[in-house]
Amino acid sequence: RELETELFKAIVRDELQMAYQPLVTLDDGLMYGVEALLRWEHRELGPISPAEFVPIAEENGYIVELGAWALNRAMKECLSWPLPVRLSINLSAIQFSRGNLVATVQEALQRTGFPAERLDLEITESLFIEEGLDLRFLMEEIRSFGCSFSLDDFGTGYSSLSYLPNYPFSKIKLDRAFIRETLSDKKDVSLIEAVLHLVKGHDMELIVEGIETPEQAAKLKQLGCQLGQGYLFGKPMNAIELASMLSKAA
Ligand code: G
Ligand code: G
Ligand code: NA
Ligand code: MN
Repeated sequence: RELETELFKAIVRDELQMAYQPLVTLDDGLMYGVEALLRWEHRELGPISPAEFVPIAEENGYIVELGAWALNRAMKECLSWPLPVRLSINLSAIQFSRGNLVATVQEALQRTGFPAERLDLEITESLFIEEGLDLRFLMEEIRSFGCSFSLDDFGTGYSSLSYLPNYPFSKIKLDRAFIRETLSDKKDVSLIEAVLHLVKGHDMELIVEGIETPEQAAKLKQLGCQLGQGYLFGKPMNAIELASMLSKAA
C-alpha cells in the first residue's frame, strides 16, 4: 500500500511533527501539562491523521520506531519551553509487545535529560487483553524510573472496572463521549460522580477529556472534577505556539 511505503520515509523526510494540547486544572484554567500528539504532513498528500496512519504503523510494527521518535522529540521540545510542565505521551500496545519499551523510555530520558517525574504515559484499555504480555510488570519497570501512567479513553473499550485495581495508574482520562451532552442530563451527572468516586477510592486522579464550553467546565468543577482537557482550553498546537502560550501565562 502506498501510504505504508510513504510512512517509512516520513522520519528521514522530516515530515513528522509533534502537536501539544494543554492539560489544565479546572479551578483556574491554568496549564499544568500537555498531551503530545503525532502529526504527519506529507509533502504531496498534505496532513494525514494519526487515526489513519497509527493503525498502519501498528500493523507493520513501524510504530515502535515512530513511538521512540515521538518520545524523544516531545521531551526535547518540552524542555525548551519557558515553564516546566508535565508531558503525556500516547503509547500503542505494539510498543509493549514488540518493542523494548523499557529501554526506549530509559534511553530517551537519559539522552534528553528530561525529568522522569514530569513524564506520563497514556495507554488504553485494549492493553488489558493483549495476550502473553505481563503488562503490570512492564508498567512497574517503567514506573521505577519515576514516570507515571494514565488510562486513556476510559469508558469506551473493554472496561471491566475489575481490571483497574490490578494496574498502577495515577490518572484516568474519561473519554469525551461522556460529556458530549450538556451535562444537564441526570444520567450523565451520576455517571461522572460514579467514576469520580471510583478514581478517588483508588487514589487516582480524573482528567475529563473533550471540554468545549464554559458551561461544561463549570458543571464539572461543581461535581468535583479537578483536571481537564479540550478545545475550550486549547487545541493541539505546535511547540512554538505552545511555548508562547506558556510565556503569556508566566
Ligand atoms: O490527534 P488526533 O485526535 O488526530 O489523534 C487521533 C488518534 O491518534 C488518537 O486516538 C490519539 O491517541 C492517536 N495518537 C496521536 N498521537 C499518537 C502517538 O504519538 N502515538 C500513538 N500510539 N497514538 C497517537
Ligand atoms: O484518543 P485520544 O484521547 O488520545 O485523542 C486525542 C484527540 O482528541 C486529539 O487528537 C484531539 O484532537 C482530540 N480532542 C481533544 N480535545 C477535544 C475536544 O475538546 N473536542 C473534540 N471534538 N476533540 C478533541
Ligand atoms: Na491519548
Ligand atoms: Mn486521550
